[in-house]
Amino acid sequence: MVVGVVNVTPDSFSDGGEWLDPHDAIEHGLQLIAEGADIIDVGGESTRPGAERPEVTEELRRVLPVVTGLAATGAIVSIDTMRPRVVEEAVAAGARMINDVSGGRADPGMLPLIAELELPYVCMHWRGHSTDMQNRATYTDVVAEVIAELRDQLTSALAAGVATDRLILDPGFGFAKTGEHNWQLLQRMGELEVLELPILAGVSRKAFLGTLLADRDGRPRPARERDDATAALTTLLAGQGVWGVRVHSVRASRDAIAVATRMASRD
Ligand code: PMM
Repeated sequence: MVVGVVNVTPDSFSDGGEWLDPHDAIEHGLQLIAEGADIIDVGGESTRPGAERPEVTEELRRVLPVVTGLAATGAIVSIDTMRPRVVEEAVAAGARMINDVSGGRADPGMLPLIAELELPYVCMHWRGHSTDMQNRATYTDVVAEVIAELRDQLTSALAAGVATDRLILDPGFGFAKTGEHNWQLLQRMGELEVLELPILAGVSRKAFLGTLLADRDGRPRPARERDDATAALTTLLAGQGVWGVRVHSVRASRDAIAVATRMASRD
């Protein structure tokens, strides 16, 4: 699956401010669908390291017109939020999936609501809000610890009544993780199979790719110039059986999946 990103925020790291006008955001979402996105993920809170949280009313003001407009076209819309109130209103406006980067940890009201809604729920590995999450990027074995912590989050979701077949897990690249941690997770992605659930990977344009592709003076490659590297990772992730990728540039990842799928079929 290709999940296309529409950030309705002034401060997201790669497209902040670009889709603040609801009309532009809807057009952009439709463009991503035309390029082959299966799902459009609409978010109104930037989670980049150090970001301040918007008020809930501001988050609602940003996302609701976009969810409404996209859902009205028949698009499958996912709402990227940590707040139950935003989930409730976005679902009323037509959202059909919930992407919670806190995996139920930011707000105790989230998991019971998800159980009640019976919609697909992306439960991401999370250690704390973006304001100080990079202080929590300490692991002895990042893969083992992410698996153990995701398992705890999963246990909480199931205890709240969320059905197993609604759950998608995400290791949370860049969330309380350094570049090295992200690479280790990518190299050992197969180990997440022990959790026996579909895996979504959100690596698109992230800082560790900027560092990898830094110029000779050590300046990181700008975020918008990281889409080729993102597509390269999509090829590798698709080859490893990951369920979906969350990306800003859809066409390249759609093509990468076509290549990986053809390579995997032995006829
Ligand atoms: N990354 C961002 C935002 N939401 N959701 C999921 N499930 N996984 C991610 O890795 C993820 C996410 C980072 O911000 P962006 O929207 O600017 O890419």
